[in-house]
Amino acid sequence: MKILVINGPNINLLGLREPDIYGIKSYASLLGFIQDVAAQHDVEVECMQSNHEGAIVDAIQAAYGRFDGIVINPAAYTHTSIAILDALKAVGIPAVEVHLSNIHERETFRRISYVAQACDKTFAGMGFEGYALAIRYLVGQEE
Ligand code: CA2
Repeated sequence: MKILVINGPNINLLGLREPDIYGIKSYASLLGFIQDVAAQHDVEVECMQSNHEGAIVDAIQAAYGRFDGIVINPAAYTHTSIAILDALKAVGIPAVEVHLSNIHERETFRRISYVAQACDKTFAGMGFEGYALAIRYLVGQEE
């Protein structure tokens, strides 16, 4: 099984600011965590991060026929991007949405997720563990 993990804008800054919201660990440590989880489940995982909406749309389109699942934290684009929603719908690859923080307990503008409409499941407010739960969810769907 092959899973594409997509992280959106500013996730590469993890650990540098707002540790009370996003934790103290770096983006590099998130990548290590994800690869450890993937190895435990004998899954191949590719990770990408972009600050650009179009690059995320391109990555989703390119995943068609290459990946069996997508784990996506679209970051701020969660709350704005119909383009990412449409791309996820278009490829039809099983997708799970992840947020490090609990978007439902923050500012009201974070409560709306467009991408959720194209995702089978959302894990929010669980930090890195949300990515593990998302990978396990996709593995469970395939079995
Ligand atoms: O909780 C999440 O994972 C979010 O997707 C993170 C986004 C935010 O816009 C979403 O509402 C919820 C922001 C990611 C910004 O990450 C930073 C990391 C370090 C320093 C500053 C920002």
